[in-house]
Amino acid sequence: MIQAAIFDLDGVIVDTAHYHFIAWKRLAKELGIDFTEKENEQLKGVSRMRSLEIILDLGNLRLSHEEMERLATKKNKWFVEYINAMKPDEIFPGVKGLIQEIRSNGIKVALASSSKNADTVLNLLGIKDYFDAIVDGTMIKHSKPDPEIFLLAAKKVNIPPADCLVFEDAEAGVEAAIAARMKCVGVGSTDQLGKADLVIEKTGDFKMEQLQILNLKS
Ligand code: B16
Ligand code: MG
Repeated sequence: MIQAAIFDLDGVIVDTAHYHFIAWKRLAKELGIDFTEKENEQLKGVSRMRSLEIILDLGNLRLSHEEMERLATKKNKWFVEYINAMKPDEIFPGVKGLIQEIRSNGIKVALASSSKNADTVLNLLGIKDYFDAIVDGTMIKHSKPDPEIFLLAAKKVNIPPADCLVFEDAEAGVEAAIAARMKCVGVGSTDQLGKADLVIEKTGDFKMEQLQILNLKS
C-alpha cells in the first residue's frame, strides 16, 4: 500500500529544468561546445558536477578539478539569478491541489531533489510547509540514479521503501526509484521514462484513482 509520495522538484513541481538548461547552454557556448535540448535530458536529476562532466565530454574537453569548480560555480551564479526572478505562480498547475489531496488521504509527502538550490526554490514558491520531509542535494553523497536520496526521504517520513511512490521527470530519477524498490510515476514522455510504472504528461494530470491502480501492481 502506498503510504508516502516522494516528489522530485525540477521538472515535476516547477520548470527550473529550463533555467538549468539555459545556464548550462550559456556556459557551453563560452566553451565553444554545441549543447542541445536533447542532450540536456542526460543532465536532468544528476548532480551539478556530473552535469558539467557530461557537457565537457560532448566537447571532448579535459579540464583540471579547479577549473571545473570555477565553471560549475559560474553556471550556478547564472542559475540563481534566473530563479530569483521566479514567481510563486510558476509552480505547475494542479500540483498544490494534488499534494493537498494526497495528504488528506493520510499519505505522507516528501520532496527529494538533487539540487543544492532546492531550499531557495521552495521558499520562492512558498510551498515549504506542503512537505512532511525535505531531502536535497546538500544532504546526500550520491546523486540520482543512485537510490540514496529516495531512501533518505522514505526514512525521514518513516515509511518502508516498498510503500513509497516517486514522481520523477528524469531518466536518472526513474532509475533511482527502481533501485530504491519504490513505485514510480514518470512525468514526461514514454520514450525517456518508459521504465516507470506509469507515465503522465504533467504532474497535475495525476488522479487519486491511479494511486489505487498502482497499489494493485506487484
Ligand atoms: P544544483 P531535481 C536536479 O534537481 C536537476 O534536475 C539537475 O538538472 C541538476 O543538475 C541537479 O538538480 C543539481 O542542481 O546545481 O541546483 O545543485 O530534478 O533532482 O529536483
Ligand atoms: Mg527533475
